[in-house]
Amino acid sequence: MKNQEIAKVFYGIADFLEMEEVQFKPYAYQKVAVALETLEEDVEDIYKKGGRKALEKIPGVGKNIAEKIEEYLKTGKIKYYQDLKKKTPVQMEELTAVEGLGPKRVKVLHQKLRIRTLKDLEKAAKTHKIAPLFGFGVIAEKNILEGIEFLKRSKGRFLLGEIFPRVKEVCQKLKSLKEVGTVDPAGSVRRMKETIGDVDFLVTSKNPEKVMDFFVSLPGIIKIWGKGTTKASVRTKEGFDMDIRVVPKKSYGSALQYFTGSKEHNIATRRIAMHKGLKLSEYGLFRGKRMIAGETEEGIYKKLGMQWIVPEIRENQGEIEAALKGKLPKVIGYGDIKGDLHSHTIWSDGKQTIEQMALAAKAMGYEYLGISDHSKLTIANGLDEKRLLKQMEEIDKINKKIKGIKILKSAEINILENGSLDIKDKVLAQLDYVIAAVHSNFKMVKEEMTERIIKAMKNPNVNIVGHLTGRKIGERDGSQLDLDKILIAAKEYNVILEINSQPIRLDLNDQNIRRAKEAGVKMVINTDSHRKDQLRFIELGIAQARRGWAEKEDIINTQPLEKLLKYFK
Ligand code: DGT
Ligand code: CA
Ligand code: CA
Repeated sequence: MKNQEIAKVFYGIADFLEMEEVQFKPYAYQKVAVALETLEEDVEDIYKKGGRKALEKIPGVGKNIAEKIEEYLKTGKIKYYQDLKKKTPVQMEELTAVEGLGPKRVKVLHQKLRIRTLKDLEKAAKTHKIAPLFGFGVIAEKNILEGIEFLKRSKGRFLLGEIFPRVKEVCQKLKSLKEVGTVDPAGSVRRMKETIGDVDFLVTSKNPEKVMDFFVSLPGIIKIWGKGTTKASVRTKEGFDMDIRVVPKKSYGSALQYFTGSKEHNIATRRIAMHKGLKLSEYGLFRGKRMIAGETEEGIYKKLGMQWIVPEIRENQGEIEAALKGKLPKVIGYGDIKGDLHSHTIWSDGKQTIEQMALAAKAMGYEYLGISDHSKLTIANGLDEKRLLKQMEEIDKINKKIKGIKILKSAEINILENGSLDIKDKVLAQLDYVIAAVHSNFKMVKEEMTERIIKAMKNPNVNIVGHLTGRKIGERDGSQLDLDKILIAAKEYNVILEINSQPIRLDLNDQNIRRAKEAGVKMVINTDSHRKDQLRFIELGIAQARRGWAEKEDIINTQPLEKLLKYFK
């Protein structure tokens, strides 16, 4: 399907026309690009069936643009676009990706300094050729350099877990402002994606300018990319960017829906609106000129004939179809977890005692906490059989001493290269449950790694496999595995797969969670806490479970203690 390709060309044309300061036309091309992105039918099919006349039925497409679509379908390019690019030979997409650089500034940079590529731009900024240009200055030049740095740095993505505490803090602060009505983080943060590009806040306010002033002067803001009357964009000292928009109350739901994304989800929902003869935008849901929904997201989805969809699954991965049929999953709630089954103490590489960890878990309202220190792993001060037995006695003592929470005896046992475990079965059998995990030789061929893990799963003492793939986001890829085989084995040997909530792990990831759920494999959401404050990471694991469409029943630690223990029989 060529729809997206052609849309991209039209966005490109719009940029070049904007650069030439042509009136109205850029907007016309953008509009058609949006229409093409949303179009359900293959534009090529439309053309084959009805020729140019049929193309003209696409919203915004007139004779002129229809000809261009035809040209693209026939030749794979559009001469008009080629000519525009020849006239001003700049890498438009590359350059406008730099924060604060639009087509008009690109034009000046090209005319005055012959800048065509990102490389040219960086060189010019570093040699201070940009600052003297009219309309730029020292600050703009510095911004450009920082913008380039940001693009280079890990493509500018951050771990959700790094960003999330800051997002909550900013939300709190904004809420405390009397000028602010509603506040929500939108974008990938609201969808709880494992990594975040930038943070997008939406607010309602009767005094937007006050909110802008407040936002750009929050502590820890090191740079203001832009500040208008209802929009602002800043950089935090941690290195990520935050955008804020004030929107009218009557459009809040549609703005939230739009800016939550994902883009793919939005394209699909707009398509549904069009099908119903409606138009959906960030301003509202319209029939002709009349707004029929927009204040709440629920109202919009309802008018589209859909159930409201939790943000975490808005990725156009089947949620639209399910919502139309009223068949969305009832995903696990953030308050559904009754205990954590993976935590470390000073017995291995944790920072707190068993008792301190238990009290912290109790304070979170948990019914149980599993202590699962490392086995013989040398770097982590791991336990051998003797110390593990001693720890079990200690847990018995503490269970007698503290009330209101049950401490469970476990351990995180290494799966050795040949699939055997590094603690004797006779000792493992005395634990309430056993977590087995790989901590060495991550790079094995797929078949061998799969066999290695399945061999461990076959051990009747093993109940849970911890952080299955071993990936560390932004650091190392997960091991090569045949997940289908692992899922079959998990069912056969009654093994539960862990969703590890450490910000850098989130392993299983959302996609694998969904596959496990579909295979009917049970999971457990654990934090793998090495300090008591890490128990809070549970939220990140729950979020990934939700992104993987998991329901309460799929996750064993949503169950009260008695029921939980039945899984370990
Ligand atoms: P990020 O920041 O890379 O982690 O991901 P998002 O999803 O937060 O993306 P962002 O910040 O670029 O934009 C926020 C939302 O705005 C996005 O999820 C959907 C919406 N949006 C942005 N650009 C477009 C677009 O070109 N088309 C459509 N349909 N929606 C867009
Ligand atoms: Ca974002
Ligand atoms: Ca953004």
